[in-house]
Amino acid sequence: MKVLVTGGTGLVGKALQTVIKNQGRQEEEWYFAGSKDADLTNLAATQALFAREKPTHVIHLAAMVGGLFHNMNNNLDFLRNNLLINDNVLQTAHEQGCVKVVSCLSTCIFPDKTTYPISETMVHNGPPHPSNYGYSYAKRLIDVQNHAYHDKYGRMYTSVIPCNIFGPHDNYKPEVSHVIPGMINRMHRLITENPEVPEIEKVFTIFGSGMPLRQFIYSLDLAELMIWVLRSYDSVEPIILSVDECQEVTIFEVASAIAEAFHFKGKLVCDTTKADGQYKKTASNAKLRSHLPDYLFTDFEIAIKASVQWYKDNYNEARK
Ligand code: NAP
Ligand code: GFB
Repeated sequence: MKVLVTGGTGLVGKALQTVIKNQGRQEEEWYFAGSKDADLTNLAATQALFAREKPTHVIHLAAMVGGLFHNMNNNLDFLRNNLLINDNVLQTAHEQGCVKVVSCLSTCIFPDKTTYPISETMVHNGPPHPSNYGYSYAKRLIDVQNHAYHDKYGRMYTSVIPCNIFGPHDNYKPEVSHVIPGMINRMHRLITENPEVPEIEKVFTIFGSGMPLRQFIYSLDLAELMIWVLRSYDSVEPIILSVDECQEVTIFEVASAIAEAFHFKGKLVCDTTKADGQYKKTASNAKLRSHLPDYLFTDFEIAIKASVQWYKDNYNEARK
């Protein structure tokens, strides 16, 4: 099996690299491509990458990715870039005879008006939240494309639907980041700058009300589950890869866990002038549990502590 991972140099790609290295399976060859290997919005570059690597299998992670605020301001770019990347990768994978492609959707693409918990059958049941419609429609089309390649050519092209992901090698750039790397970057800066100010007097700002609810999966857990999907899940239908519904936390609880990991002694306050985005997107992992009933997710607080420690230890090369 020769596996090409597109988007192999980001948060999820690096987690896959770590897990694959630890598993050390001789019968598999893996290549982790970043945008330096090929700008996948360009068809010729995509074809050259596939011709060079000759993959039999693809994990397709490459995408324009960002948090709430980045999506809100760039829906057109999220739509166009991801449509281009996805069409180039799926068509080229087909032309190169790749037997399986596992692509990535997200629990944020489900209908804004929905019943809970959300399940895989609900992807196309109504418009997504207005904050990220560009990204959402591009991602939803992957599911349509997968069915079209299966209907016409019998291709096993499928997709996973992760909840919010965090971990080492995240994207900490404030203007584009998701909530956890965004908070880690801002809290680290608050603690390390102005050392003359007693930490107990410092105030950390949580954007929004702190009330929205999220499920968070540690990137290393997601990587293990995606590798299982590549090797053992043979259905075109998407599968949600998320922690349990009961593991949902509020944004305020996230900030508290990050403050705990930093031993932050100051105050946490909410800036309600900033958007909350989706209030909740509670997803059911019942389908995953039907396959892997005993899978153990890493404890959230432990994963947050490990992510904060990674950021401190790798501050210089972190994307910030
Ligand atoms: P990330 O850290 O931003 O990494 C994105 C990857 O895509 C990088 O390897 C990047 O390459 C590559 N890439 C971006 N634009 C490209 C282009 N035009 N051509 C070639 N490569 C390009 O993102 P991530 O969080 O790992 O996301 C991986 C997948 O998970 C994405 O499909 C995303 O939609 C999905 N997802 C993420 C989350 C989350 O919370 N992070 C949640 C649900 C689903 P460079 O490193 O060279 O820029
Ligand atoms: O991870 P996030 O940016 O995206 O989380 P979503 C946004 C929530 O965290 C909002 C609050 O309620 C924000 O008000 N928040 C608090 C912060 N402090 C911060 C901060 O420093 N940075 C950020 N970014 N938020 C995204 C989708 O939704 O989910 C994307 O827009 C993607 O398309 C991603 O799929 C997984 O979870 O709201």
